[in-house]
Amino acid sequence: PQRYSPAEIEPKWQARWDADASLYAAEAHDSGKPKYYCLEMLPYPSGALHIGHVRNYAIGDALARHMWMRGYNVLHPMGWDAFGLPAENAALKNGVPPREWTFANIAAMKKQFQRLGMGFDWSTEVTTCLPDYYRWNQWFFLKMFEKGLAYRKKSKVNWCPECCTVLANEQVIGGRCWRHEDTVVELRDLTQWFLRITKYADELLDGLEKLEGWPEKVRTMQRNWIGRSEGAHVDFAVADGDAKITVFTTRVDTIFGATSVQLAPEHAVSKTFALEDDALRLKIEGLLAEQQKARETDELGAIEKHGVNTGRFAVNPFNGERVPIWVANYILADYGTGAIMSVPAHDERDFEFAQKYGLEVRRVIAPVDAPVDATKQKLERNTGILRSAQVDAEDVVGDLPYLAEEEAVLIYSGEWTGLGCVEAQEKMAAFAKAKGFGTATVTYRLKDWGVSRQRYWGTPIPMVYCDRCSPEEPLPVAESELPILLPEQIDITQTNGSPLGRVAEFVNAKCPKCGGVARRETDTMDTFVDSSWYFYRYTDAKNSRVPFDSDKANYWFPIDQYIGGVEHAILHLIYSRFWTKVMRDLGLIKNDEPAERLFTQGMVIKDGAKMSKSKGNVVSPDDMIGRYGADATRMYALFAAPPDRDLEWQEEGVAGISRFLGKVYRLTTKYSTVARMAVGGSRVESSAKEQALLRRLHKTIAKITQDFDGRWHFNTSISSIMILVNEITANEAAMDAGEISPAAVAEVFRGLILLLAPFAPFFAAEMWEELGGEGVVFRTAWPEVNEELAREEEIEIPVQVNGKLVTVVRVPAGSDEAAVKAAALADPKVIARIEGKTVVKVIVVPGKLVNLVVK
Ligand code: ANZ
Ligand code: ZN
Ligand code: ZN
Repeated sequence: PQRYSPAEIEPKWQARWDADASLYAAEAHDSGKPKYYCLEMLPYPSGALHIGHVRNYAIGDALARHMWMRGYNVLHPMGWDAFGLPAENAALKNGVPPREWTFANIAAMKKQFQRLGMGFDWSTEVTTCLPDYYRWNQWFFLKMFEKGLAYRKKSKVNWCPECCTVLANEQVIGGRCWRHEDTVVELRDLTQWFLRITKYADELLDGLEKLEGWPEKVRTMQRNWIGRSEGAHVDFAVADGDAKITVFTTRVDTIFGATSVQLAPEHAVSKTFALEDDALRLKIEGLLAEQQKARETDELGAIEKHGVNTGRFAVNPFNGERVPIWVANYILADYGTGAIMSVPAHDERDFEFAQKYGLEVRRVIAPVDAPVDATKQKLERNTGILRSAQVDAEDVVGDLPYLAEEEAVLIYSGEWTGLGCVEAQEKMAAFAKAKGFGTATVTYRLKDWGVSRQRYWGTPIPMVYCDRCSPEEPLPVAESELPILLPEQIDITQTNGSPLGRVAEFVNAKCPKCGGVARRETDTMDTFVDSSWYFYRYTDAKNSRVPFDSDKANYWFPIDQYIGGVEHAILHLIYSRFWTKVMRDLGLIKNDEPAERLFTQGMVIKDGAKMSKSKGNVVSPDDMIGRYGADATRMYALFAAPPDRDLEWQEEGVAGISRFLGKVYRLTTKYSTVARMAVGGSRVESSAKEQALLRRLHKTIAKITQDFDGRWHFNTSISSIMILVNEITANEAAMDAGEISPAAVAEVFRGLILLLAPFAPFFAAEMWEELGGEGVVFRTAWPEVNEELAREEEIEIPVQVNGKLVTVVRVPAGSDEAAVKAAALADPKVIARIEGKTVVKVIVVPGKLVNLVVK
């Protein structure tokens, strides 16, 4: 065509590419080449790609193409996270079975991927709802069951009334469902399957230190989610009875300051007391209701603290003292032991509570370097025991509790007095252990992963129940029975209970032990199981003997670059790290972590807001492609903002990119004949203009190469290409007049098109052909930087002191005033000349001169 026409170019090339199955295929693991595993998170087949996907995949695709050009064996696969609730909801709404809906969506989205020119290796496509994939979920589940990593227990679980299923803790965000921002999650007591992720808590935490290629914010989120706390368990005996209360404390060194024990409303001892006293029971129930309400709305941190004195006492094992037992609404049953010792002098929350109910406040730590006598006097004046009513908050809490543990010592703590806090924590825990009333311990916020879902469209859990031979214990099905197929004929219109429970042929199973009639488990697995290991399957997607061949996985893993949304920072990215460790311990792989580097791209927004149907600000990729082409759409997604920032989508910007490509098209077609003839020719004599143009080319190559090497400033990569093109335009007359040699013209245009190849693949392919380039453009070697040419040009600037020339400094051409001034002041001759004097003024004439006025 005469003019740039993406509507003609793009389908033409896509058809050619589609015909060549090996084009994007990775080479075998024993190819001997260095490997590069470039991976974007797989999409949920919702029906259509949104513009956020385009951004995500444009980043990954540019990287994959660049690595091909650098000579790597690249694995750049794609698949479908195809199980999940939307398929069921769509089925309920439109009467289309989930399977059909899902596969129709996959077909539509695959077309979009192709229309966008994404270079995926479809030969390793993974679709998680297919039995040849989910059978391995079941296989892993059996392995985990065997190792005690999968187990069933009754506990309080999160229930989304909208999803009609249980959710994992990680799927509850701010007390609401991760899928339903407006739906408050309820707590229900249910028996469910759990995966023992807590067994790996320490390794998941420690491993974060080594993940230097992951964004710090993701590592911090995971650290907080795991929430490791070192401390101690200490048993307080209940006076006048034989019950005991084990408290969890991170500050056992403050135990002489404990003036009450506080229980969660659901603590076993609270329940016993409640049984004995109706009035108390009602109050405890009230506290529990408050707590659950706060928990459901995620306002637990800000809960108005309430409590009730049970009238009973607990005995502090360190000094034999009796302290009152309270039940309080801010103590959680499922953290630590559900019981605490309350130390109002050194804990803010305890202080608040003590103030409210007039409990004792006792100081038991003081600054190391404070005059101990002064502290003592003050305490003695108060007989060491302060009624909270007598002191104001500042006096007690103002300084002491925030003392760094390293800088404080114990006071009024019996034989422990005088010890540093850190030392005391160790010694007191050891003492408790020796005496049999406690131990040092570690508590985590991380809980085991609840994976049972009361829904249809997921992986059946491969377990059965036999009342005859194993009434207590569920039984695993034999490996040879896998896959346990998800039935296709099913009525999912009723939403109470697991739909699989209504399919008799599914439920009725043969007992693997006694051969009698047994019942199949009817819950399905959380879909996050599917995405926990899918990227291993890509390395050997058709294996029907094992989940994947270990040699293949060991060649490709860890993933060199993983790219996806930050919304998965905790969910998918912690589950898949866990799964990797389990697979390693099963001997399947050698790596400890799935991905070496992680990149989380920013969101795409429109009119300053997240896109949503309700706001009516959704940008459709198809529209953009229709109007401006896939290349311009992709390139704009990379150009409009640094990849980690939010991007405000402006159609005018896409149009601008399209015009830019049009300009490159015009120039390339104009000079292609010259370039074709001159390839490989030598430059005889180089004009200044030619030097400058080549210098610009090599600076651009150097910059973009660096960007791909990890800086990822793709927005400025593209603007540097624009600067190069401007310079080419400015040299049109010179090229026409032969002032720039044909060999240089060829070098510049070939370089330009190779630089564009990762960002605008269709366009680059077309232009490469136009230039007479051989082979496939993104399998052509990435242009080499000529360091000599790429080097910043330097200029010399004379430096005067009080008008007299002292020296000449060299600075990069185009340096600003501040840089020139800094260079002048750092020059040894200048330093010697102005020593002992005051610089009163610095005059900089940019590009010309620096004059220092000194006195
Ligand atoms: C006495 C004490 C004195 C405490 C002191 C702190 C400071 P992290 O770091 O978050 O693990 N705690 C323990 N279990 C609790 C529960 N189920 N609900 C509410 N609070 C609980 O916090 C551990 C500290 O939080 C524990 O140490 C306990 O209070 C409280 F100067 O014990 B501490
Ligand atoms: Zn929900
Ligand atoms: Zn049986």
